Amino acid sequence: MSSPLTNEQVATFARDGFLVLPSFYEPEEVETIQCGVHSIISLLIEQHQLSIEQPDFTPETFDAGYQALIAHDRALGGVVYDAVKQIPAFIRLVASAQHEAVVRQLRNTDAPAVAAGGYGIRIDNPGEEKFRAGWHQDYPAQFRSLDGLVFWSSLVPMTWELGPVEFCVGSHQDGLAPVRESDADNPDKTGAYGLTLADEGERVAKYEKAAPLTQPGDLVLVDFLTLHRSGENRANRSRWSMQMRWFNFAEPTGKRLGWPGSFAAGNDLRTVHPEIVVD
Ligand SMILES: O=C(O)CCC(=O)C(=O)O
Repeated sequence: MSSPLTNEQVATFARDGFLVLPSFYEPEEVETIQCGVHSIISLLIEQHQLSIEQPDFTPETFDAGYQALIAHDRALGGVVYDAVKQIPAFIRLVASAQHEAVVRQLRNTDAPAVAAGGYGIRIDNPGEEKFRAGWHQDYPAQFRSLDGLVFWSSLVPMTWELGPVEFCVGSHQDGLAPVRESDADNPDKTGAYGLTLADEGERVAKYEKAAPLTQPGDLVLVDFLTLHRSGENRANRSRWSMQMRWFNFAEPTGKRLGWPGSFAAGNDLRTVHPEIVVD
């Protein structure tokens, strides 16, 4: 476990700012989380006495009933979203020894850290724009340390229709990008969702794009400075994916600031990093 990645994988991550690791997780690790989602949906169907058919759990249909649940009341989707990040098997995965070993190796650190509040399970519903992440780097929305890492993994087989995450290949090498705090085209997007790159058009145009179609159990490792965005879900089911963030206590900027969290911790980008905010 001391060096889980090959030299070639380390070099690819350093060059591209993201790395796909097929079958990184054991099937049981993923299935236990999917099973937890299934049981939360089932509890809500029962609690609200809804006539929604929910088949027994299988990994392929773990979210059956969810589309009908949010069609009945979209607010129940928010209840599911807040609940699923508290599934014990998910928390075990977030803080797993295998993640720690990757952080130690990639960041060459003896001081790895889990980003409090920096983990969750996204549920990107078909046709919804409000929570879709536009082009961004994770650092301004998370802080903790400049060299943080996202462990991103889909709970459903990714397809073009589901809108895979898109990456600007190698963009982390150009450092922190200036941002505006609101999105003029999408005023209902707030907090981290409202952050937009000040020079989005020109900046993003410079890079080759990649949008890996991964399977449950695959891992996509993402540098906190890599530009990426959510795809648009045009399918007829939700896109479920896990985001688990780690950082490095030993990185100088994070250490100087005291490893603060960003929006989720109630901190203001303008207070912590005024130099990257553009009016
Ligand atoms: O899964 C997605 O759509 C985007 C996730 C993302 O932007 C992130 O993890 O920072």
